[in-house]
Amino acid sequence: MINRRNLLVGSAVGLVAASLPLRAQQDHSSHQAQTSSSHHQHTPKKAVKTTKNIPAVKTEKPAVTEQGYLPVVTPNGRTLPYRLNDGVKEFHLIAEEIEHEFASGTKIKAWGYNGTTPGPTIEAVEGDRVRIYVTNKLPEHTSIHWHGILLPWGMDGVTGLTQPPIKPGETFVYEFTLQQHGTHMYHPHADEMVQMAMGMMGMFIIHPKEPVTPAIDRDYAVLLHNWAVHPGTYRPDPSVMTEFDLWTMNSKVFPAIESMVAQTGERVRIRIGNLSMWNHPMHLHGVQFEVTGSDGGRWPQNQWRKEVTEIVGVGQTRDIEFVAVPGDWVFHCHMSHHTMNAMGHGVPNMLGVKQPEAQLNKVLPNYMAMGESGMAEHQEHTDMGHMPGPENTLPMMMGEGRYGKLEMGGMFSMIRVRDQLGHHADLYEAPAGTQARKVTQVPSDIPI
Ligand SMILES: [Cu+2]
Repeated sequence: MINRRNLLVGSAVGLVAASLPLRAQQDHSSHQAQTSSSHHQHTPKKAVKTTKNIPAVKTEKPAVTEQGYLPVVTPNGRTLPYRLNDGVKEFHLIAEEIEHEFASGTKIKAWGYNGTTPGPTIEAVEGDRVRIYVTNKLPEHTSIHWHGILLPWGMDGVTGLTQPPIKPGETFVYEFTLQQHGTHMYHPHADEMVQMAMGMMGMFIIHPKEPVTPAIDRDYAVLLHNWAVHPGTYRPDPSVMTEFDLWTMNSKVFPAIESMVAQTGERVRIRIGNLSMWNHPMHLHGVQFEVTGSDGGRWPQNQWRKEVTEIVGVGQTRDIEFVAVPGDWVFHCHMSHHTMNAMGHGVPNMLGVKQPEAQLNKVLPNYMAMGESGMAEHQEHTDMGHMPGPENTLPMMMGEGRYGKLEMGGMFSMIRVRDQLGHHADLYEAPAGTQARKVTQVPSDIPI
């Protein structure tokens, strides 16, 4: 398999040919991609303005609905609208091929629902009756399984077992009454390996009938996924079992993942679902959050746990809650390979290996030394400060803050908290005297 690192490092073990297209890319097309990706083109209207291509979701809270619940906000996504028909909430999902952008500069052909991956978030209330039409515009059959939702067996969406496949061009209807509340998901149960690898999935949030205490001020929904989009290609490779290239929140990579916002003191909930093929230890800076719920609904308070990292296993959901404190606090998977783009495995380790580029270039004219003192050095190789790759391939590390490059990608986002929302136009600035700083001398009597 071609990935960025074995493409690059392969040249170190004599695959000169492999390094040729790399330099060509660096000089021409990918240089263009670099330039365009330095401007985020899809910042939503009225978003918190940021200077360095890190978009934030809107600061306005959605209004509490007539049914008395605070709607969730799906960063980079939306909630699916419905119509009320004789007391039944009617939804329509359309399974189809879409063009999807992970971040500016990388577009692929994916499969999703209603134009996006993940599909729009479905929201309803415990006790609601829902009727969900599913139209298949894919080139192969599909079905939808309502993951974690209690329903009649025949509505479970397992192709071949509980229903015939929904053939291309057909529409099926699912109908059931919601008997529970919690953070749930939906995904195909037909040719799952391909259809989920292509991006078909969504969140299904069921709000409790009665408002919860303590009340939630901001409710976010984030669906984790992984993709095998080999550098230079345009379609996910569904046969990959372990060597994924891209790690996403709501099918976006940092810095294109919209930050979540809150005002100091607000109670924030993040509902995390995982339909990827790896478990993800999701880590939040700045607070000890409480793990308060899952597919099983909001847990009784005596079951809550204080954590700073919570593993969200494959097929699981977890709700975390915390009271917001000011800052731009990062929220990311703690598997460090999951906060990079176009990662590969089985890569020779060049850390600490002297690679005199001038001398090596006499025998390997296109060899680019890398990895000798870590990967961060490669931010110096390009204008944008990140390692280029083949066309349609994101740099391994991206994003820039007030003090420089973040050297991140993949499953990495931020919770951006301010005392007064709407009165800031940039990344957070530490109040005087509260920031790490450079010194020229260390007192000599500190024991070491
Ligand atoms: Cu992870």
